[in-house]
Amino acid sequence: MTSSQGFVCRVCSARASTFLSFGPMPLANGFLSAADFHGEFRFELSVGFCPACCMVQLGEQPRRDQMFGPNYPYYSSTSSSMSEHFARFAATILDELPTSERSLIVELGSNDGIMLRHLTRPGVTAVGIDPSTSVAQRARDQGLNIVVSFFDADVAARIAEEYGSADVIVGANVMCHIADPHEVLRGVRRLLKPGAVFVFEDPYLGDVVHRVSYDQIYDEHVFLFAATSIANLARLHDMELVDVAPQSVHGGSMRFTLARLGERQVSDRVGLLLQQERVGGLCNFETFEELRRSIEKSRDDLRALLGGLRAKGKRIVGYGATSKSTTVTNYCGITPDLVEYLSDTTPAKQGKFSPGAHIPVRPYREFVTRYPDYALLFAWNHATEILTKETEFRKSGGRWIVYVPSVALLADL
Ligand code: DWN
Ligand code: ZN
Repeated sequence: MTSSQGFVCRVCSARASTFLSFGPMPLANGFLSAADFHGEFRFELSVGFCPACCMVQLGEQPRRDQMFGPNYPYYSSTSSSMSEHFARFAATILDELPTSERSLIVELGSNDGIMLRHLTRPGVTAVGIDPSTSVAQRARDQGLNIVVSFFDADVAARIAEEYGSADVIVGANVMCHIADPHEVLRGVRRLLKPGAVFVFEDPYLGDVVHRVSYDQIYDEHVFLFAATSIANLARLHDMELVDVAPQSVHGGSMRFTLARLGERQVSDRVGLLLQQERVGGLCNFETFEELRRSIEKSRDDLRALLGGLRAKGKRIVGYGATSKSTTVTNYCGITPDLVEYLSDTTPAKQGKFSPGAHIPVRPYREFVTRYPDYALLFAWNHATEILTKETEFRKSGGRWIVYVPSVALLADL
């Protein structure tokens, strides 16, 4: 794609330049029945970079109620390592609270309660907000306090009225999903107590660039954040980035802490990361042109590998019907003749077909009952957990195919 194509930056209204167009794409979590193939929703997936505020973002995002409807099928608690991660994250949030009084924590995008259940403690009111009734109900079933809604300044005002101001607002894998970050920050400012912080983590742009993990680009991820772009966004709301903490989850994430301007000491880690991003070219368009070339090579290599194996009659199964796999299967032209089915532990996805590519999604027991020759690791961000669990597959002669950071067969473990 040429850099002359562009759009208006959602953060600063400057002209953002498109660096990659994927073509028409379905919703990443739009798992569907065969009866619904005809008329399946698609939109033009493209990604661009704003040279003024350094925000990497989609050219177009479907409406939020199309993506996060009542049947949203991603349940955060499907991974045990993520459950452990959120228990640790919650512990750091609880450390933020004043010891003597009753405290309020608000979690944006609380999903099935994977973190909120660790925040709900005596002396603490923990309120989760999530727009999808499917996952919100799972959280409510555990007795958690959930507001089923998108978060905006009005919702913030309602929560403040009912519970008072928040000691901490927290969010994991939610900020990068919201097309209007200004509305969120207005709400956050409205709801936070003086001196309190907003802590959120999302996939980190630096990791996407270094690992060529282009499958983090799909409808739901309207932004790929860096410290530079978050610092610029915060400044527009008289807030500042006061801390950063890299996280290994989801293929490399960053935890950002924002506070009102001047209310908190800024950690040295912020300046160091901003400098690292400058030196590493995260604010240069050339970095993203280079990324586009690496993505195109990854696509060609994966197609060639899968095609070659199928020509030899090998069976290939996808492991994890991830949102990320929707980008890979559609961009690389992976259809059921290349990948027989996607194995997934989520009941809401099983028996359906993958968005766009229409690969069947089958229960995990099918994978263990008749191992394929090759498993394409779509849930590569959970590799440690999965490879530990799947030693029998390797022992039976099965091989893992990975595509992050490059297309390869995993060496013997
Ligand atoms: O930001 C987002 C992240 C946090 O979660 C959302 N936009 C949607 C979602 O993205 P994803 O679908 O790419 O996430 P995961 O966590 O990589 O998805 C893993 C999938 O694999 C789930 O459907 C569960 C499945 N799974 C499995 O079948 N066996 C997962 C594990 C660990 C397993 O052992
Ligand atoms: Zn901008």
